[in-house]
Amino acid sequence: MELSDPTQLLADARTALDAAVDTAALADAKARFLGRDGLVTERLKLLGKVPAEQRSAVGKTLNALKQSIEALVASREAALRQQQLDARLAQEAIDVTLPGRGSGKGGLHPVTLTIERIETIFRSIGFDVADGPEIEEDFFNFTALNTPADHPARSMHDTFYVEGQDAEGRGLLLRTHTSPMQIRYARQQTPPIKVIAPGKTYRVDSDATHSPMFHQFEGMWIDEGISFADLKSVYTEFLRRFFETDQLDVRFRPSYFPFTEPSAEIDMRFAEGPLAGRWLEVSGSGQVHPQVVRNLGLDPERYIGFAFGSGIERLAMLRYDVGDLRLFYENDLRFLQQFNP
Ligand code: 2U9
Repeated sequence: MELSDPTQLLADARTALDAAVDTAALADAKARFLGRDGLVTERLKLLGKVPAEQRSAVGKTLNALKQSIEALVASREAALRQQQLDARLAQEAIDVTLPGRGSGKGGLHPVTLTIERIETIFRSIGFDVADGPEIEEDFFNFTALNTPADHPARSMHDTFYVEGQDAEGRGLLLRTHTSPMQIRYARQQTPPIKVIAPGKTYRVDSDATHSPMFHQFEGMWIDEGISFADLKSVYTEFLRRFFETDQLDVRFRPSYFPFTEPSAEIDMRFAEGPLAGRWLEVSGSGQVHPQVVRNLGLDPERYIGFAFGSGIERLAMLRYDVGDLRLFYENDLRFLQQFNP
């Protein structure tokens, strides 16, 4: 066997292994030298034919050659693995110097902001704030408020009735105003009763200025000798604080509600600004009806007072100059973000 070429063979192996660009190519190159029919293996198989006196030396040379090639394979393998790792690291690199995305700040809905504003003003003039269920009993929503069985507000066309009934077998509905809250509140208190009840209310109504769900706040002050003059001063003070101007007038127009007698619409007029000079209807109001005072658990001969009810979206539209009620419910961030700069 010609064995004059171990140096050449090693050089060939080095060239072949270095040329392998991936592990599959490396396995092929390795097989060409060390595989079952590989160039080194073939020579090892022929060792028996080598003259006895040379056999040991040839064997040593071949084994050394085999070990050298195995070492080359191992180092090439390590080099390829490192290359792969480097490539992956480069591909998946994260630039830790980039600014973070941050989490959205969020903010309060304009109706919520308006409710908070209303609550702050009324608390500062001595009113408590009441809260309660949106699914109400027929009694608290209508009967206690002196609203007769044949009143149109009680019809299926105007009110959302829900399945089920209360403990006494009376019907349930989505409250059409927050008045039931004031009944519940007053029955647990003793005069003076001075409370506002803001929240969601529901009516079968939907167009540019009416939504089936809207917010209102009602207020009530009952004690001995509370008059329309108190109503006028409280509501005027509220409007001036709410719109942040003393340059506005308030007037009452006769009206009718089953739960107040006499009743009045409250109009306001700005003396300056874009809406100046126009009377704007902002609230209903009146002296709480003696029958309703009785339903509150109080003696109408002794206690008297006023109540009012105002649409919150309406006040928010005036304050923020919003032209369409529906904007409040579309969840368009471009609209909503303006209230949380
Ligand atoms: C009790 C007694 C009386 C609340 C009142 C109105 C007049 C009124 C509407 C205005 C616009 C509701 O949002 S709106 O549609 N409300 O006109 N509300 S007096 O009177 C009460 C409430 C509770 C115990």
